[in-house]
Amino acid sequence: MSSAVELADLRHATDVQKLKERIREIRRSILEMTSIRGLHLGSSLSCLEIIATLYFLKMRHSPHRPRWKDRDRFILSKGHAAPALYAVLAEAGYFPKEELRTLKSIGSRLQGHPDLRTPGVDAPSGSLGQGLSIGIGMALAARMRGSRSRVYVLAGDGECDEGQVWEAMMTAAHLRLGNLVLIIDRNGWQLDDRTEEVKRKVPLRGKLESFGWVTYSINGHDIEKIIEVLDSAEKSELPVAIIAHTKKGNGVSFLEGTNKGHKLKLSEEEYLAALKELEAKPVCE
Ligand SMILES: Cc1ncc(C[n+]2csc(CCOP(=O)(O)OP(=O)(O)O)c2C)c(N)n1
Repeated sequence: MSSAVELADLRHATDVQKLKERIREIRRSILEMTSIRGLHLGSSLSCLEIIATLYFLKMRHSPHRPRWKDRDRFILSKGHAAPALYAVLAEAGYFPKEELRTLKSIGSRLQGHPDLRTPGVDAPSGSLGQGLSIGIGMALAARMRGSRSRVYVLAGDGECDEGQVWEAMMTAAHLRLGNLVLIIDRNGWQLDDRTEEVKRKVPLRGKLESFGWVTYSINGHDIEKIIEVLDSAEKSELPVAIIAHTKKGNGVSFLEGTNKGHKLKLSEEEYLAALKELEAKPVCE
């Protein structure tokens, strides 16, 4: 191995370790926010590593210039996971972390679903099924003006019940939008039940591939793996879909892999138990 490669590997390892430490801080913020005002804790924790990896290791963006024209865009199509996005944006410096405590209060810039008034939010969302269509518009606009800007859309697996998602999938493949990445948070749950019980998605990967998407299936909590597929996506001339297998409530043992935390205000006791667990876990996990 050449020393240049060794150096690159070392830098990468440091970056990943730093990110893991940041994710611990962000998880703490999410727990605190949702203990003040109940809001989709489980849904936020399942996609935290994905959003954090995008903002800290992948996307070209600037908290000092949130509307920089050539920035990469992120659309949280499963807008109810707003606490995860807000906590990442605050950690990145888009607004003060203290503001997180105002979540869902009257007059706050941090409402229950993402809104363009919030610094760093690229698209309003909350009505499920619309994010990919918005992302297609942004990716197409970037291509037309010769910009390097890339677009990342995060959708829920239950969200894929919406017909608009499949129409958009066809459109993106037809337009060969190589600057567009769709990440599906495949936590297996939605509001009412298990995703496969409500409306079967399997074989999700086969469906996407047959539509013309380059498709990957990964563990959505494995940061190295997330980086690896996002790196590959940058070389694609076709839209890329990442099916990220995750656990709802990841990191909080009494919620993990269940739907208990879909929309939850933690009690004082639960909040303290979750915090204790967080402190006890080594960052390298
Ligand atoms: C069009 C629309 N219908 C219904 C809802 C209500 N709703 C909020 S969250 C949710 C479940 C979404 O499940 P999924 O996309 O799998 O997300 P996750 O399990 O990660 O929370 C639903 C149906 C909504 N926000 N938008």
